[in-house]
Amino acid sequence: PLPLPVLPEGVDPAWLPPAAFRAVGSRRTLIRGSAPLVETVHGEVAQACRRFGGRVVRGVVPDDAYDLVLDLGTEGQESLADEGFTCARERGTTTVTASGGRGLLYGLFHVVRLGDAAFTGERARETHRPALALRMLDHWDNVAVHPVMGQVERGYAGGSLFWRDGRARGELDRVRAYGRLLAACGINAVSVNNVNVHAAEARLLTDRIGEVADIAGALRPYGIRTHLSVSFAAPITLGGLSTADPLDEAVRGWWAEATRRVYEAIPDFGGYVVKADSEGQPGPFAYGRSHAEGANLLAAALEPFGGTVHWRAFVYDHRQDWRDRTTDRARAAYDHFVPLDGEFAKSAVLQVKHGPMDFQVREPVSPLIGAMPRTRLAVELQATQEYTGQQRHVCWLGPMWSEVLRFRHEHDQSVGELARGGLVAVSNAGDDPFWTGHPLAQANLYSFGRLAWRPDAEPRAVLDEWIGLSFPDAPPQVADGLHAVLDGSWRTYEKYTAPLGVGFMVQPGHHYGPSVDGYEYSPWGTYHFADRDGIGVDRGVKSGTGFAGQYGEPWAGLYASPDTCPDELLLFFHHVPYGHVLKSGKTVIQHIYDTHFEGVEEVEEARSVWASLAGQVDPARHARVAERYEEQLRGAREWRDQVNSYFFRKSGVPDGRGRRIY
Ligand code: BDP
Repeated sequence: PLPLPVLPEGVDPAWLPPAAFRAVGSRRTLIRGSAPLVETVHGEVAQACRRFGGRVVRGVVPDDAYDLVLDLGTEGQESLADEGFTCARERGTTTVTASGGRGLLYGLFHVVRLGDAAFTGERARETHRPALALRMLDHWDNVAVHPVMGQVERGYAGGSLFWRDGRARGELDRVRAYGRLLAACGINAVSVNNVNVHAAEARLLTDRIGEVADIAGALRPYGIRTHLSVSFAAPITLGGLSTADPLDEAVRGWWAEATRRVYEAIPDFGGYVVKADSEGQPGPFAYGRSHAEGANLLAAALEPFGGTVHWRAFVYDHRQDWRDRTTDRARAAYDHFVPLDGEFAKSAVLQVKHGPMDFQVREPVSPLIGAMPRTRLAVELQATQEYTGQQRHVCWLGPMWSEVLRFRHEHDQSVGELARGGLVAVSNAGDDPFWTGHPLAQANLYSFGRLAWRPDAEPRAVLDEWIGLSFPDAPPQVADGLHAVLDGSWRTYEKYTAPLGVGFMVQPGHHYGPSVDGYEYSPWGTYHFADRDGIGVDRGVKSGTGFAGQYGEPWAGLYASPDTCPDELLLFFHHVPYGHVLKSGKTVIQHIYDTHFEGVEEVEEARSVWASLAGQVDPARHARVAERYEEQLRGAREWRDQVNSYFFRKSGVPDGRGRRIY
């Protein structure tokens, strides 16, 4: 058997603290079947039994004397595939059956989530299987410290779990513990390096693949496949060729050979992630080739081994002239990729950010997701809170992601159904003792995994699971308190930052804290166009950039007019006067004032709810959250004061409620 999972000292076990295993560990368990992951399951149960006094045996014939049977069956289970499982309870025995090792592991974690309820009364047979086959985290981890971005680009949880100062850290116990955490919420793939591929990480593909293989080996026992970000220019930078043209025979041969070697080192390697022609990364445009031709080059190299290329659709002009009001970054992905629908090879997945801009607190759902029926799409979310408080602010993204996944494009297909190539999130984890910097940001990682498993799950129910697992011994006030501070935290963050879907207004570069005009006269394509009369981006079809016309119905029609556009997206789609009356009955300017005051009040309230939980959650975790609330409150006040003052000075309209605005 493999060694038992050991958590490095001082690492918070997040949603799998030992007590979460009490129900399983105090009972008699039979495990049947053999496969590498069955050893993992056995290790988990054995460790729990040592702590809680139960026992576990391996066997062939089930026996009524067992409380729990974990059965890797071989017959009649085709429909469960590798990842599904069933769970039932009859005559005092709870039985989990699966036909693949991953399914058995997910079944065990299901029983852990149920706790004592898994062992009481009868349970009718339930079948569980993931809606999406690929549930992936992308790490934006640099191998070497980058002078501007540091070790982890947009990382707010300490250093990388995988790399330090140019090398693999080699702390494989910790990597394994991470894999365990991810498996417990259903994640099955991890990409281990930044999509912006610098010189050091480029070589992971070739002579340094052994470092990746070690990581893959530590993640494998938890059913997680390893992927790698690669540079489109690798044939030049690593192979010494004079071109990276996707139609060049030598280039195709180079990728085929490089990929063969990758699979020699990592037989279950997942595939490549590519950011091409995006924010300075090399790509097929340099050779006059399309992005389908670029993606298909890598797909062809991976296909013989069952790998996939995740080709990112985040392609736009980041050197735009801000004076030009006709160029619209929101249009870019659709304009580039929709004409290529049907041209991508079957081992290629087009990975699309959920919104048309860039992970703002509020964006419409990307129209591209509904417009490529003949392409396998993956939808990309951002768990790392680049634009949502950088893990110093509480911002539980479950409700936002759930809205995105349930959004129905034309032909009545939800985003969750359209994401046939999987759901991906940029990871928010690092070597921080709480894994995610802000301990409550763990809820985002957990919610992501569970929503990838079931995109139509109720986010509040997912949060209940996370609370139950993470705080197993806490009194009921703790669960109530956690709901009170987390449930509405996304909307609270939205209230005190950029209003009504207009986005950005952040400090350039690091993107933390307000700077209303920070990007207004910059080349990045992220503008709000506020002047003395009004604010917002006209993306209408007649007078504006035409972006609203990229949607099918009913959305194109709804978004096209300020009268029908939902309030929360008004300024994303329209430039309106400050006196424009929202559906809520308030003017835009009064809405800005009110929400900014409310946002700060809500943070004050959440801070005191958290303070009231002192003594009921463990002191280190309590202190870390309390300390971050001080910063969140400072930050929320700063946002309120800058945004309100800015719009007061621009518009000259005083607050209808007579509050002081500077
Ligand atoms: C932006 C980030 C940048 C990433 C980029 C991407 O600011 O650091 O490299 O997204 O997704 O949001 O490639």
